[in-house]
Amino acid sequence: MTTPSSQSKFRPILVTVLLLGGFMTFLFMYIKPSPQWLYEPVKSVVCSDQFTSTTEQVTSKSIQSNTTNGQVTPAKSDEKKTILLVWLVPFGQQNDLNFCKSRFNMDYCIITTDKNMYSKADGLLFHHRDIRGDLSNLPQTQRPPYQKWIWFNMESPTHSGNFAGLDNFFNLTLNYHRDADIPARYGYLVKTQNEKKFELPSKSKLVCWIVSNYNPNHARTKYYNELRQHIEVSTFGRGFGRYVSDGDYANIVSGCKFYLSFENSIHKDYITEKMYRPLSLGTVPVVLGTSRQNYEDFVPGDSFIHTNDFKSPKELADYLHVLDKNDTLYMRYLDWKKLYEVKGTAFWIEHACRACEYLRTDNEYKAFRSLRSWYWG
Ligand SMILES: *[C@@H]1O[C@H](CO)[C@@H](O)[C@H](O)[C@H]1NC(C)=O
Ligand SMILES: *[C@@H]1O[C@H](CO)[C@@H](O)[C@H](O)[C@H]1NC(C)=O
Ligand SMILES: CC(=O)N[C@H]1CO[C@H](CO)[C@@H](O)[C@@H]1O
Repeated sequence: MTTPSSQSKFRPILVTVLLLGGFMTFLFMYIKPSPQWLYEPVKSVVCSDQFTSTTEQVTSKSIQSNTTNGQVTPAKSDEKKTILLVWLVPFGQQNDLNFCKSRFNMDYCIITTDKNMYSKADGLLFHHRDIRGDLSNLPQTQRPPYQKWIWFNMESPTHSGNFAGLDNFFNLTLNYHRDADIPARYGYLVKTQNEKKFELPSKSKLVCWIVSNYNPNHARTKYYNELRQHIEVSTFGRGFGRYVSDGDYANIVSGCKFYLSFENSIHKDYITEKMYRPLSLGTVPVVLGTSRQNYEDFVPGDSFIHTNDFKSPKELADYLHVLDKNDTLYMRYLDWKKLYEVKGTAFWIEHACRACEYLRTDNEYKAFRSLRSWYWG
């Protein structure tokens, strides 16, 4: 029986436990935020990214709302801020504008979508698709002399409209290309502090593929159609009438030994979350895209299987069967997980943080005269 006096005896303990719990949650979110991903950026913006922004909002609110633990560095009010105005919100997708501060502690960056900040902004960000081929969607007033206009695009040239007027207009490029002024990745690998143990998630499927944009003319579709004659491929996504929510994605993909990380088009440096997410989930990606060498510019050569390494889809299928039967061989593709961790990037806000950082540290005058030949060749 609980008497009033024993209740009051326990109350301090209860309060301590609650406080500790809150603190641990806070610490966890602060130190190890879950990677955010954008997948199938054009087609499933609404679903996948609502998830992203909700999580981010929760994270940053919890951090901001409680500074009593002294974990958050207070903004130095005398420090000059760098202002980046996102002129057209990418895909209309709202985001947590405090992200740069909460995630990277960049309290000197102000990311805004408020067009009234035009004359104060150090840089303007323009998302290519949202220009909609019409430069009248861009500011029409004289640009402040110091202001840099940034062209932002994460889609490949095949899926980006090339239109007149893009040349002699922007100052900087923010893009997945390594030679962009501000390179923006879909994901990246970072070395872990200490070697860690990797536990293989339980696997119930052999090869999986999730596709929302199924196009019979894509190189990837042709490859898949031949591959499935020789090996069972479990298919998901709107392309197959099986919608996959962001929450289901991890469950499905981690349960597959292999995942078809087939890009929608083949371009240098164009390696998307289609590879990084399976990598992060402990699934071996089978890639179709740029060359093996180019993949190896970003991730270890033994972390993926490249379709180009096989004479035919049948040969690839035979090899996957071999790996399926031999755990030693299969696990070699996951050895790197002891040493590296995969980070996803939050679309579009994380790229905006990078852009802001760039504006802050690089004060050079720059004009980009030939965007069209650089991007579309
Ligand atoms: C699996 O592959 C390894 C390395 O090639 C080999 O030494 C081993 O005998 C194979 N195991 C089986 C069961 O085939
Ligand atoms: C930005 O590029 C435009 C167009 O080329 C140019 O007129 C302008 O002077 C450049 N501004 C800066 C700050 O580099
Ligand atoms: C800004 C804010 O909501 N801060 C809260 C942090 O937590 C303390 C209690 O631990 C509250 O009193 C504050 O209001």
